[in-house]
Amino acid sequence: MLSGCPTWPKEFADRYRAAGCWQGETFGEMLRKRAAAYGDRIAIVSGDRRISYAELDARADRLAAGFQKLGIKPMDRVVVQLPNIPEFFEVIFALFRLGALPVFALPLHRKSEITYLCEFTEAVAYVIPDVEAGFDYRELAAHVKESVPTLRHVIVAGDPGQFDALDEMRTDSVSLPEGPSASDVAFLQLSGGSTGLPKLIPRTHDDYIYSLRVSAEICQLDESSVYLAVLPVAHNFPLSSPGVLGTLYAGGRVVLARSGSPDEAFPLIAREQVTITAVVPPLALVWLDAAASRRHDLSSLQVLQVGGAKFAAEAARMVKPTMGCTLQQVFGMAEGLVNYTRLDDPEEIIVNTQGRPMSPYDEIRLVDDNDREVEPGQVGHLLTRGPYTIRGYYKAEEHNAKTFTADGFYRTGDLARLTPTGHLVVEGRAKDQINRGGDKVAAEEVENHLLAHPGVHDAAVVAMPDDYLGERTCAFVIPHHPAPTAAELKAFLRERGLAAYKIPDRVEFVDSFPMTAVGKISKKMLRERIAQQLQSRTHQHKQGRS
Ligand code: OOB
Repeated sequence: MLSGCPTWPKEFADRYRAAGCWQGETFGEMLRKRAAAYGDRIAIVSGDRRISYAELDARADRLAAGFQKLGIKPMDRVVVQLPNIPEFFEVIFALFRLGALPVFALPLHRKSEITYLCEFTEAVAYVIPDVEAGFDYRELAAHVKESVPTLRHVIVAGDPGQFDALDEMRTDSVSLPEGPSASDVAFLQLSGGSTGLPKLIPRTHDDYIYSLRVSAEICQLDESSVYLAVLPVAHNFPLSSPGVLGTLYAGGRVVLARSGSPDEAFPLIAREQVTITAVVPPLALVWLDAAASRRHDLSSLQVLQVGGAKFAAEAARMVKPTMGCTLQQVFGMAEGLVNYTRLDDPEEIIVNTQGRPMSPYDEIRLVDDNDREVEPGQVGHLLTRGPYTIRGYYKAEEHNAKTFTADGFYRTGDLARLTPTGHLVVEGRAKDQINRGGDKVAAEEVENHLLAHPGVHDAAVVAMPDDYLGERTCAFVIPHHPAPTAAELKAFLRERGLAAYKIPDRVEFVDSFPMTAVGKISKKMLRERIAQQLQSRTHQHKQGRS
């Protein structure tokens, strides 16, 4: 077992096993079984490439052998930053077979995030594409490799440049080690986070495969299902809710898209007869517009999942009439708990709630600031515990003591209420995070980067309302003199290698911050200030036009 990973107490592990949640199967075994059952059936479609279950299984074996030859051992960490390409699956299943651990990075992560991930996990290898969406990942890797001594290999899907080519790595020549056990950690997933440094989430084969099985059941996936992946597959939502892995679990077909643009996604839906796909709310709005104004055959689509951030009821109501399919709201988190509206829920529940926990073994608590349960129907802090919700982050003892209760409940940082039907409605957030249309931005992380600028005395990053993304980021800055400009600060953060979605959308210079009674910066008042400012500006605009 990987050290630094809190796990379930024996009593709970026994319970989840006895209940049949954890069935003792690893990802390596899961793929082997599917290959035996489905052989020549297509598992993955990417452009003109079609990869069968048998082929994926064989390729994962050969790559695992290649990784082993390279010196990658069980429990070694490997940062995987791949877009939606077939190699993603080959690489992760090869690592699963070896018992080495993928550490999932998102395609938009840059030097700051990747260096941290490699350093913190003491990664031995980093897997990248060559050039994707106009960005050369080999240049990023060159920087990262220079500063992380544990990193021995950079492996490139495509033209390797100065590094190792994934394509030349497959080999038949070695026998593989025995493989991990199902209760071992299978991979590390990144938390959306609210702290200065991102936290890592250890998920086991047992717990993750359980979440795939239940998700696939709730979404009624089977061999005839076709899942279109438009969101980056390393994210927990398209990975497992039920996502690409849930689809492979069910023996269905995964179709990979490089972007969520309707120009790419809609023709793919028609060509591949896609039955289910998942988007974040801003993308859902784009799709609703495109579907209303363009002629595309979307008739194969049965379910459109929307999640990652709150989907407004007015937009939710438009999905069925405009797209001709059932909306499913998904409220989940990489730490575990996932809530779904069920496909046969009444329309009012589908439109107005974020669903209910997927498992009967999920435990939910809604509490006040003093951890006392709120009255039924009232808004409270959402706490949860269950067979696929972690008991602690990787190597984060101090943080874990605050983020988990003594009896193992995870403090999600979300504010929610329960309807009389048992459905959750997300009402806000207590954590210091901005949810930028599904992309999570930890305020403290951005503040720390801002504070590194010599012209910044203090910084406070908050959410501001936005019609399209739901929220954007606003950085309030107390400058030193001479004060930097907003453009200079943004350029500074980009140069530090911060992912673009974390660069503040707006910078407001102020002389001081409003304080709470206990002398902390009042982010609530800052949020209200910027919201009001934006509102009066829109108001003036409207008056100006009339
Ligand atoms: C998903 O996972 P993460 O880890 O990127 O973010 C989790 C957080 C939640 O704690 C919540 O604050 C927010 O994202 N969130 C939603 C939401 N879905 C996620 N807030 C309101 N409404 C929703 N429907 O985002 C994620 C993981 C698995 C499945 C779906 C989403």
